[in-house]
Amino acid sequence: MSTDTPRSVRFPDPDPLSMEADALAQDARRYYGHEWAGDAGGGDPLDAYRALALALRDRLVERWRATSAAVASADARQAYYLSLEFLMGRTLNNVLLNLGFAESADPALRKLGVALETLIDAEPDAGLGNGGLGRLAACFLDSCATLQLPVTGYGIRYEYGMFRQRIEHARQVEEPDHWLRGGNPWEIERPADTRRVRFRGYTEFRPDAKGRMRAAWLGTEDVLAVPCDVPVPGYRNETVNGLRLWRALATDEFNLGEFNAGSYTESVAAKNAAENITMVLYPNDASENGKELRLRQQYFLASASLQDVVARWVARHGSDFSRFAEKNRFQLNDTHPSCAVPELMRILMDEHDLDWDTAWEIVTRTTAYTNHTLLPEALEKWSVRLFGQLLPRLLEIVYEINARFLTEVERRWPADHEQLARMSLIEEGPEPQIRMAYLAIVGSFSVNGVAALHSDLLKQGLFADFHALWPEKFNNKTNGVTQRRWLVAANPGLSKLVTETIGDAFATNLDALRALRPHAEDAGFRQAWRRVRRANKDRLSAVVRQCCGVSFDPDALFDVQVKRIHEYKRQLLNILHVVHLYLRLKDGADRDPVPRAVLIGGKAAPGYFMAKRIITLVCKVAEMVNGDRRIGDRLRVAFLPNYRVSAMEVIAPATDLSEQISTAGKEASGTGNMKFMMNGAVTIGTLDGANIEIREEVGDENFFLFGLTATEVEETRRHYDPEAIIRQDADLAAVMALIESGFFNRFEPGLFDPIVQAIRNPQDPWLVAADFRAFVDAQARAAAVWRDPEAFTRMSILNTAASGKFSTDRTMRDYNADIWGLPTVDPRGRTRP
Ligand code: 26Q
Repeated sequence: MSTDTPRSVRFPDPDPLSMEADALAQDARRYYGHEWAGDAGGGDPLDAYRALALALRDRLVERWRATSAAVASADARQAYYLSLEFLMGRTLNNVLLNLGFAESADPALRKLGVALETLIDAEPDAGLGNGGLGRLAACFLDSCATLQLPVTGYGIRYEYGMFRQRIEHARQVEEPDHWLRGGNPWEIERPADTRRVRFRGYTEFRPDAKGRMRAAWLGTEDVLAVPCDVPVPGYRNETVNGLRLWRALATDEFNLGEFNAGSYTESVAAKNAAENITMVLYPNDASENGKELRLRQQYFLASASLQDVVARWVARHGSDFSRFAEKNRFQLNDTHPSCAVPELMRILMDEHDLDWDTAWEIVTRTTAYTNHTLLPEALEKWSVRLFGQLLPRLLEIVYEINARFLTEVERRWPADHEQLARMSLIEEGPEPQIRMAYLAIVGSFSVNGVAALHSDLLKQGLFADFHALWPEKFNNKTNGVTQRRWLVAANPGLSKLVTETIGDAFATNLDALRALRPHAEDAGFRQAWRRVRRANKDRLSAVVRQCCGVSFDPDALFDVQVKRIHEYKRQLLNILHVVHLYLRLKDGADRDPVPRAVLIGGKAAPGYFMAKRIITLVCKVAEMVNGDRRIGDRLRVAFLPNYRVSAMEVIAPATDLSEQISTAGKEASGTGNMKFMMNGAVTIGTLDGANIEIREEVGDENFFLFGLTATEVEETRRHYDPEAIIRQDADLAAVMALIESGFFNRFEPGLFDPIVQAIRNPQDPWLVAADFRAFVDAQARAAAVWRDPEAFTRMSILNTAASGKFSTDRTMRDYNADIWGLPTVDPRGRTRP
């Protein structure tokens, strides 16, 4: 062996790849032929999809490197979006669109005998999230790349994503989602950037060379974090940002130690415990309390990501942290990554010698926190005992943060012990708990809610004490969705019509849709609009037939509610209305009814009893209604199994009526509401979350509003008497009577008792009975407008036209203007502050 081996070996950079569609198709062909899977000859579309993905990835990588180089050479401030969830869905079509192959890819592939659509449908969803919060993170990444903001996502590469939902005997059955089985052609593993995350052990304090006490975290159980990078392309702008997902890997010495102790097999088996950290996404979209593995995931993400950023800083600037705060921003997606606050303190103090005050200054100048919930029971708490066992060094830091914080509270409210107890990061009691939201607020310079009402309610309610102390920290950032995925890609028919009418600017400037307004008065345009929507409804009908065995008449009013199943979202109210319509049809009360197709979809957390029972009720009502020959196709009901990102891409463009009917004051924002609106659905909704802003934008006359306001909800709770409401409302009484008669559960007596009891309970927090009458009336108004196709079409067009505000491009500009302050970086040159 030669002793003068060079320390590094490099090939020169490859020549740029052609951006011609034919060249892309040829590269896909080559990948297909050379990959072992490709010549299996089975014709599995998955193999062809992978080949095309790899050909595209090469083109993404070129731009990714150029973008990183441009950001580095501009020495630009960067933001890091820390999130336990990135609900990316499928990637292929999005990459084709953003790289400019939208029109050309299919014809080029067809010359080789391959239909693009087949490849698109072969891709599994990357279901690395529960719902709104996870999908929001994915939309943010798309917009940041499109706006050329230097933002990197940090998350977890779960081996198993959100469970797959099957319906069996009207019940939800969960199946593991091994989405990586066929490999993930988009990701690039980077073992060179592996980080070490420590758990358990104990701390010792020793004086360092300068005589200062330093903490040492010893006897730890370590896990390696290996990054898998996923490219995130901007829309036709040469920018490619990154999403770095961490995978847990057992350390070698961990095994070696056990091996030397003579238990080889046990040591290899112990690898599992370490690698379990990134095995599965928690499918609970409200905090699942106290699970140690979940806390491990949260710390694993926070620690690996912060170490990554700091290591890159040190590689460039050495131990000089004086400009670290100027150059970095960390956005916490809810409290899930809030270990980042004490972890950054630990890294700066214990690993880089900074003193407390300097480190704290850095943390509180770089960290910002987004809250996504108003439900007090969903605020994350961790038992001090568990936290201290798993992360002993972090607990010490949390205690110190709290001590210093309480001193500040004491200064503001002298000798007020109740105030101190209320605001303390530690909730005292038999089992003391760390209040993660308070930790996040104290450690952040910005705290934001996700819709105007939500941000106001946070200031008045949940975080009122903190708002009184630091009013300047609090702000609102109304959510959005990316129109590239949710309009341009999901609804090509409508996009084409819009482009022919007002041009294609809306792809990067959603406000441009405003120009559609005058066309709502053009009968020819309305007809074209209906034709497009009709084709979309045909497409959804085919899916519903295939997945539910229910036939929807494409001319019916498509009335859709898809979202996680939750009592506060009130799928129950929706189904009560369906039962009401059914009764009217049976009674012949409706001589000329508007034909309706009601679609409900969504997953219930596996341990959420009521949510699962509501799914069963929906399925049973669907069974009886659809099976009743007298009803015909005047009313059809279907529960769509396994609702997910790729399902919404078919659903939103085909929906006429968007159900956004949460109890006012409970839905932080909602984002499905925006996807529907953009695609021309009209909303039936309460004054909750972003519905309020949707109505403001589109006008009251184009929105079916109903129900109690958030203030009225609080008022009503004090004297709520659902029995009286049911007694006084013959329609509601009839609906309850039919359910209580066992009509929907003939062979399973008592099945729906818990649901009936919940509705009749004066303590029902969701006030289902209180809003029934208003909901039914609003539904009747919607039906009345539907009867006049021109009027409904006008509303539909005006909804799309008014949806400009709900682009995540706007949301990201707002974050950047008020929180991040990043320059835009164009890899083709120019950096603008
Ligand atoms: C926490 C701890 C332990 C286990 C699970 C969790 C957990 C996981 C996911 C808690 C909450 C979530 C997800 C919350 C969520 O999706 N919230 C929604 O966020 C959207 C984006 O801001 C809003 O539009 C919705 O209103 C809000 O419900």
